Amino acid sequence: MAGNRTFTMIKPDAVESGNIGNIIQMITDAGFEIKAMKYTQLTEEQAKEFYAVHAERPFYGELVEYMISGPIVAAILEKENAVEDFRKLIGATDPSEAEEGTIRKKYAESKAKNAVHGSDSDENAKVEGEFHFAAAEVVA
Ligand code: IDP
Ligand code: MG
Repeated sequence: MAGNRTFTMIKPDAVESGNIGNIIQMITDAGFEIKAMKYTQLTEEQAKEFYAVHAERPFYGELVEYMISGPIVAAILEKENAVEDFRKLIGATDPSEAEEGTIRKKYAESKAKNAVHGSDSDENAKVEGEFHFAAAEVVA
């Protein structure tokens, strides 16, 4: 059975461009319920750890610099089939390849500065949610 929670971040470019509200509206309109949310800024150490899976990729340094360049919004979301449905809602990594009506098509600047993060598996959704939120900060 598919898990019912995913983890997201509204990334620094989308915060900077004033789209926090628009993106949260798209998320709740798509039927996701917010279980935890915070406005914060990642430290370099946190960004490196969060994206450790990409440490060997050529864009890792650029990605870490970008993710610590300004505040983000982190959230845990709930919906049936959350991980897959949220990846559909955000669209392809590169906004030029994202479908119409997706968050990245609407609000992402580029493949690097692509407005939102979405977990890619139930396992990572759990790990990433726990990375950002203590159990007591998450609504049951
Ligand atoms: P995803 O966010 O769609 O799952 P991943 O391949 O997991 O995409 O990459 C993680 C993040 O790294 C992307 O969201 C984007 O911010 C950044 N990124 C991915 N590919 C590139 C690239 O080719 N150049 C620069 N940044 C990239
Ligand atoms: Mg990914």
